[in-house]
Amino acid sequence: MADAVISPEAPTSPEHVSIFRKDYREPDWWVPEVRLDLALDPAATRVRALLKVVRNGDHPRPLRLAGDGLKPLSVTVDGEPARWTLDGDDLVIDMDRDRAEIATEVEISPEANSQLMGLYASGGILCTQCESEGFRRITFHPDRPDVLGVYTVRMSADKARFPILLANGNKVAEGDGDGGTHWAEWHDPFPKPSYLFALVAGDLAANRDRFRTFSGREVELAVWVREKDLPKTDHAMASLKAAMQWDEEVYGREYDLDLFSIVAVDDFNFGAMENKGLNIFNSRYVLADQNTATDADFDAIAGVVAHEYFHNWSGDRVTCRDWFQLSLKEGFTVFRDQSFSADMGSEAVKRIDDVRLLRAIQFPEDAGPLAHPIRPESYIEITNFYTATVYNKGAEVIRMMKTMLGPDKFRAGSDLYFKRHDGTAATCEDFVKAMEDASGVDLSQFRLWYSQAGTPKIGARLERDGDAAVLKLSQVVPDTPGQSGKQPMVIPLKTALIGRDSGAMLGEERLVLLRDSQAEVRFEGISETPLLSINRDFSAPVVMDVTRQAGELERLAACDNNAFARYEAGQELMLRSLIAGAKGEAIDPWPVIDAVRRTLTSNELDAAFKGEALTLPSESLIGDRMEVVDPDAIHESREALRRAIGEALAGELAEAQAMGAPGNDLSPHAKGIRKLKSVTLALFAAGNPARGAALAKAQYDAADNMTDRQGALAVLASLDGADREAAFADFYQRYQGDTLTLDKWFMLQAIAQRSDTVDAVERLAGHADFTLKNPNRWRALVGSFAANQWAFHEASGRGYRFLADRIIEVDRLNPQVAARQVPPLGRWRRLEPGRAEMMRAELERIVATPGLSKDVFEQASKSLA
Ligand code: B3K
Ligand code: ZN
Repeated sequence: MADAVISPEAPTSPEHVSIFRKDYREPDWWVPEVRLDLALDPAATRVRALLKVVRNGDHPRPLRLAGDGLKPLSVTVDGEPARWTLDGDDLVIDMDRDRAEIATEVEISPEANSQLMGLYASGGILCTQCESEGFRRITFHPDRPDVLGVYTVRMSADKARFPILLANGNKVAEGDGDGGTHWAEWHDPFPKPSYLFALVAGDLAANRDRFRTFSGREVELAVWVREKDLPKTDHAMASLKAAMQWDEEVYGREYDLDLFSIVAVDDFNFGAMENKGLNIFNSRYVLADQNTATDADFDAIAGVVAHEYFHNWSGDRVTCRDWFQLSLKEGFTVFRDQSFSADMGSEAVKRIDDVRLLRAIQFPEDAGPLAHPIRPESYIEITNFYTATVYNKGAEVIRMMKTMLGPDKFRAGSDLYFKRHDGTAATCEDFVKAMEDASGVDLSQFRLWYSQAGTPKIGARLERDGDAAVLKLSQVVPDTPGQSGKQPMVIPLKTALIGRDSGAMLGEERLVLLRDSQAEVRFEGISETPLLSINRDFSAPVVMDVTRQAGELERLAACDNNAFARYEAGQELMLRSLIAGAKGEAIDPWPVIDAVRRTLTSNELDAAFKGEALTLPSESLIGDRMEVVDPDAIHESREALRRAIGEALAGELAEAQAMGAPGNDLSPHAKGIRKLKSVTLALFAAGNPARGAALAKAQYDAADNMTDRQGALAVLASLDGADREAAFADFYQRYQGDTLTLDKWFMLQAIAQRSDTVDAVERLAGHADFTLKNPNRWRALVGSFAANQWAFHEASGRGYRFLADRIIEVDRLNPQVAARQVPPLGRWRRLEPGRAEMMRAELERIVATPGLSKDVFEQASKSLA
């Protein structure tokens, strides 16, 4: 019989060690079967685990099981007390055999779990979040994605408080226990990594439906929420069914269990989680009705429901070998959800939205101290790498492969990938290889997109040569932390020439593959002065620097037949004017005003596109295009242009604002009209604030839907006067008891373009409805404020201090959430020296904070390096 070894206490200070991709090694032990038995209780939950373990190869190493804050109450090997020790948080068990059953028992407290990782309580519901490394907060396990096992889960709980008990897979047994308890046993036949484990217990009601798969299997669907929220679940259910259908038709993927459930909880660190057969969602991506959710909220719900559902194949059936491969499942799945949303609505508008997000978040990330390739080389805390680079640039990389291969070969590649790797943990390389093998296209150089960080900068100039046109291209991939002297990448540029006079395409669209630092491409038989339409559909995630002729952008904004390129031309026209204004140059606003008028009054463009095209580039986007960011000058330049447009086009804007669509009409057409209504309201108010406020208040009062109401309140938020105060007071009264909608009240005040916004957010941080414990509320106030360039960079530095104080405060409760707000401070090098110094000082204060989490430590210290 082995002796138990008394364990030392787990270390209390974080160890900030880096983990490297190059160090990957197969696990020493496999765990093909896991049986869990949980006696659920919010204060103290007993977790008994039985792991079947099998030695991987011939080695003498002990069995090392990861834990996080766990104390073993008992550990046995094949029923006998084990020889074990704790190494930090890890349980290390001496093993004298090659296969065994390991039983452990621990006690955890869900209600004390403020990190919202592992098993935690949210509004009386017990739920789990295990990706990336939360399973080790529930029980000891290798907890790495390449260790796949079949799970059987038995749980018991008080029947009155927790009448519904859910876990992955199918329910195989249930019954009543002693003392008012009941129990259920669930079995998931698909081997899965521990990060996909899930369990939910609570007083929940279901919106139920069914779906018949293409092979004729009936799947039961359920969206679980609190009873009072049931009326807000129809959109999520409809989105789920649409996503299931779409994945069958477009990717040939069929659902594989008899049951698929979605559960909504209010406290959640991010959007949602793709646990096998039991997706757990942040309630903001489930609950919607016309009175409380905007059209953008409805679209986000459809996108996230689809994203998590698509993970069933791209993530669950084929998972990641290690966390460096995260983009394998996330980049591909984002691409899949983007394509789904495009197919459900307008492809052009979806592309515009996706590119706006990429430019707003990923481009700055790629240009800053936290830049990393979509497949990172190292991390301290993997949670910090759930980034726009891994997700959104990752999706762009998949999209480029599809563009280069064409749809049929791309589909053949994805079929091969799923077939080859089903039931395994794969790598990004496996994905590219499958694409290559199925298509015959050599992707050797393309692989640089996985290893090189930084946004390539592409120069383009079109020259005439007799009746030919010559496109001269260049590329530079900028240095990023730890990476310099990069190799040229493959840049797929959809390109067309447009006749300046006719406005028609001169020949076909071509896919130009730029592979070198410099290249020339000839277009023959050009009889008319050509205009350059390049990177159409944003075919490559790059910064274009195009040498333009006078009047070229105006013309392209009016006649380019690629909707995205047309939008781009208009935005570029605005940007050039805004940058010049911010530099203090005298600008002539009329080219922009004329372009806006043409767009607004066009009979061929739809309202949704107009709404996008009339939205001026954001202040941070203007800043990204300048050598040094001067937030005041940028703000003034943008406001001046908005004012000029508002004054010159008051009549046309008021006419578009007067349009409307019934709140219960969620068609793309109705959504477009509502979008344009609020965009034109904002421009009108810029030209005439007094009349604008009255019009906004009227829109607010008359609204039969949240899109119009929020759009009006967003305009009022930046104005002065009684209408503003009245509308905010009314909004608070109406929605005080509705958590998700009250988030909007915080958010709208935090994004207000006002000189006193920093005072407002300081006040709101002390408001009775503000809490650091709810990630949505935190993001609504603190996250929105940090993204409000003008207010956050208020010259006194109070905005920086506010953010740093909140980060330090929330880090004690929830490091993941805290770390995500460090990047706005990390952009200090881009600011003028006075602000840069104050930002740097706040980062130093954060790093010097005793007991800092490794999450925040990594982000803040890398931002200073
Ligand atoms: N896979 C999860 C994200 C988990 C984040 C962990 N820090 C949701 C998603 O991307 O679908
Ligand atoms: Zn995902």
